[in-house]
Amino acid sequence: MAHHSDSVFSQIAKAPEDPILGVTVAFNKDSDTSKLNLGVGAYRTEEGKPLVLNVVKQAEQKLVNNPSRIKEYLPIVGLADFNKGSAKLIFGADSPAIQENRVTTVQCLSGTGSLRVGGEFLARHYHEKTIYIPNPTWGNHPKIFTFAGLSVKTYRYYDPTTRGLDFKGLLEDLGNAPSGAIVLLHACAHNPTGVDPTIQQWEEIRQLIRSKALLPFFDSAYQGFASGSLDADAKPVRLFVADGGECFTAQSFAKNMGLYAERVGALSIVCKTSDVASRVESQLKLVIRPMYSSPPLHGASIVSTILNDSDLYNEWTLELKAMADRIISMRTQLLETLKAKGTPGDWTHIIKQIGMFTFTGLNAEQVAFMTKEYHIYMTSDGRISMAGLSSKTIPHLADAMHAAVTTMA
Ligand code: KET
Repeated sequence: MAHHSDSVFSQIAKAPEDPILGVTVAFNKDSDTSKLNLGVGAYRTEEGKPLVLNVVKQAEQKLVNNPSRIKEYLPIVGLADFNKGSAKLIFGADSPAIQENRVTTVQCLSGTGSLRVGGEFLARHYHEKTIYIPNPTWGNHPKIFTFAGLSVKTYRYYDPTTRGLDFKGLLEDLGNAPSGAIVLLHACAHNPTGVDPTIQQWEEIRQLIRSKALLPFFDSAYQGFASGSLDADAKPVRLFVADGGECFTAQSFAKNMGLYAERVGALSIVCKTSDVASRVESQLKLVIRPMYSSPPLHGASIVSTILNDSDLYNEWTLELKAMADRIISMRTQLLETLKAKGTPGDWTHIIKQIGMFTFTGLNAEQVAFMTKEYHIYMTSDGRISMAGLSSKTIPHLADAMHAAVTTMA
C-alpha cells in the first residue's frame, strides 16, 4: 500500500519562494482590493494594466499575415536578422566592431539566458573564473554565474549613507581584483539601486578595467528605460567598444519592448578580430545545443520585424519614451506627495535615481509592515517598481511609507 513516506522525495525540503517573483505569488493570494504589486520590474499603464506595445501588435499582425511564415527549427544561434538588429541596437549602427565583423551575437532566452550562456562559455574557455558583481545587484546574478561554473565575488557599488554611488569603493575593489577577472556591469538603470555612474565615472571605470585587463560583461536589461533614449542608455557600453577591447553584452527585450514572457534576448561578444569572433561563435553553439538546442522563434520575429522596419522602429522609440516619461513622472509625484505629508527624512533620492526602481531605504521590517497593513508588495530590500505605480495609487503608497517611517523608525 502506497504511503506518502514511500516517495523517493519524502525527505525533500520545501524551498523558499524566489525573492522577486515570490512577491507576485504572495500578491496574487491577497484578496484586498487596495493591494498593490511594486515587486517585479514590469511596466504597468496609468490604469495599472500590463501594456502590449502598439508596435508589437503591428509586428505580430504582419507575421500572422505572412503566408510564407514557417515553424521549422531556428539555427542554434537563433534568427540572423534578430541577431544583427540586436547588435546594432546596443553598439550603434555605425559601430566599427560590427563593420569589422568582430562581434558574434547569439539569440538567447531573454536577459537571464544570455547571462547564463555567456557565463558557461567563460567557465569553459576563459582563463580567469572569478566574476565580480556589484553589491547590491539583481538577486539572480550570483545564482546564474555560480551555476554557470564561475566563482562570484562582489565589488562595492552603493553607499547607503549618501544613497548614491560608492565610486571610491568601486575603484578600490576593481583595482584589487586579480588581472583578467570578469566584471559584471549594469549598462544602465542599475537594479535595485537606480544609481548609475556618470559618463565621466564610466570613463574612469573603463580606464581601470582596461589597464588591469579585466573583462567587462554588461547586463543590458533596461536600454531606453533610464533616459528614454536608446542611444543615451547605450553610451557606457559603446565607450568600452570604442577602445577596441573585448566585452560581453547580455541584452533583454523583456522591458523595453514589453516582451517579458516571450523570453527574447541576445548575447554579444565583441572580439579583437573576426577570426576569433567566428571561433567563439562555434564554441557558443556547443554551449547552447545541449542546454536547449535552439531558441524560440516568435519573440525574436517580433523584435526583428520592429528593428528592421524604419516606421515601426520610430514608433517604438516614441512608445518607449512614453513609458520612461511615465516612470519619471511617478518619481516626482511620489516625492511631492511625501513632502506634502511631511514624511520625516530626505526623499530626494526618489528623483535622483533612474530606471524602473527606487531603492527607498526602507528596511525589511518596514516593508513587512507595509505589506501587512497596507497590502503593498515589494522586495524586502526596500526596492519599489516605479512602473507599477499610478497617480491613483501614489497616495496609498505615501500613506504606507509615512506610517512605516513614523511608527518604526
Ligand atoms: N538583468 C537585470 C539587471 C534584471 O533586472 C533582470 C530582470 C534581468 C536581467 C532578466 O530579465 P529577463 O526577463 O530574463 O530578460 N529583472 C526583473 C524581473 C526578474 O527578477 O526576473 C526584476 O528585477 O524585477
